[in-house]
Amino acid sequence: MNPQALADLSSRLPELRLLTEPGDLEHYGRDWTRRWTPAPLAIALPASIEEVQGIVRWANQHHVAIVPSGGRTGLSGGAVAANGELVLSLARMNRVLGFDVVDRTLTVQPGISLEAVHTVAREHDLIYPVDFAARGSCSIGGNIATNAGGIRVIRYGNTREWIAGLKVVAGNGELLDLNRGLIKNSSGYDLRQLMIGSEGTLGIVVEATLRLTDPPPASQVMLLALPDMDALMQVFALFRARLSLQAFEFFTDVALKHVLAHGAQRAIDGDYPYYVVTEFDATDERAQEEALSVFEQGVEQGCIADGVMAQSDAQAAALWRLREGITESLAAHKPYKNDISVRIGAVPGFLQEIQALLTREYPQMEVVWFGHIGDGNLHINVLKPASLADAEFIAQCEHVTKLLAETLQRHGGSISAEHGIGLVKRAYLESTRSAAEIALMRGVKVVFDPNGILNPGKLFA
Ligand code: 2HG
Ligand code: ZN
Repeated sequence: MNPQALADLSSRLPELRLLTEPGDLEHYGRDWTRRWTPAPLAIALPASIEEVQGIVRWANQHHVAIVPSGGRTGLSGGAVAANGELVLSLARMNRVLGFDVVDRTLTVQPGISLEAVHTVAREHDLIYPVDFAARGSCSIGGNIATNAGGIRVIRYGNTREWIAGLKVVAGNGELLDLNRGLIKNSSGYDLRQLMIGSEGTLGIVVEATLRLTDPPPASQVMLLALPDMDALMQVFALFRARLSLQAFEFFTDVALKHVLAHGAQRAIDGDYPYYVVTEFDATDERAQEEALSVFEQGVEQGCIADGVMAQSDAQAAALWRLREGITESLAAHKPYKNDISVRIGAVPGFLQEIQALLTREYPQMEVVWFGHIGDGNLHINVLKPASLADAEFIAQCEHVTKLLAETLQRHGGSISAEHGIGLVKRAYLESTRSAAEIALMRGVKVVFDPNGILNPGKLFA
């Protein structure tokens, strides 16, 4: 890179905020993966679409790579800058631009947090239904870049269901206005959907129009204790058939141990291997009775060992904390993470197979299972033993992930359910996508980003 490049950027965009202090490079150069040493060239914090376009045009001329950056809560290294890239942080572009009561849409800048979107939607008596534990720190731009899922997918689907329009700066600096809030638009390729989940490799989201919807009916939260793994999908089938589910999440006794050690409150006495937190519509007494009757049926069938129903909002929040607090409670153990999915119908057979695989391959390590089992999405966190060096630990986990990827391939699953491929999983992309698909994806990348300046090395090597 031309050493004058940064000076040229400042002279082209005199108002642009640029950071180059070591502390800033470190802060903005990494995400929650913590595996790579941050080494960006500088951090740019544009305040307008024009500034984003100016940065992208400059990067093309100077052959500088750009890492688009939101809340950096990602778990796949998608926002890591470890190779002299310019981090383009959208943190200053975090405003609400408009609400349309007829369209029921909210137009926002990409740096706004998910939680702030929830709050604004509620002010209009509506909701933005995508939700997950990182809501306070993640940004909508990052949610769109990874097609984020979370804890309400079973009812509402992933982020891509809720994006009515996107403004995107493509790799050549051109501004694209995609779909413009239309419900019906049968006019060829849907480039908006192509952008969603593209992990910053095709364009930089500079504005998003989000669909909002009615708040869900009153609900109940239950925590269930299960006697064995087979019971998980039996209970799911039972609850799904008779209740209207808003969420169905699971975790193991190992996850519970960590989350309790991290300050959560125990809700069921006794030790059970599996737990489910489920939330379902319960608008009146009849619905509550139905829920209790389903619970009793599960107990009679032997697939539920114990359970509690939240009696207040505070108790519901406490039950949710047992599930939502898991990631944070494991962070100090430097976990190696898998985020995998199979069709819901394929879950039981797949679970049996990978349980055998992980028990065999990780005899010395603590393996934590949890996730969105009602969507066929499992999170596996392998905890690093203190005695093992980081590199050795990752090498061992990579070996097992290769075996896991083969198993996933046989079951028609995905190596990344909701966290993206980033740097972490790019070696396993072939287990989920065919060679023909990957060739097309590379072709698409070249069309949107001819000089390869947008998040190079992410998704593909
Ligand atoms: C969750 O479901 C997140 O809590 C994080 O997707 C998963 O930490 C993980 O592995
Ligand atoms: Zn998740």
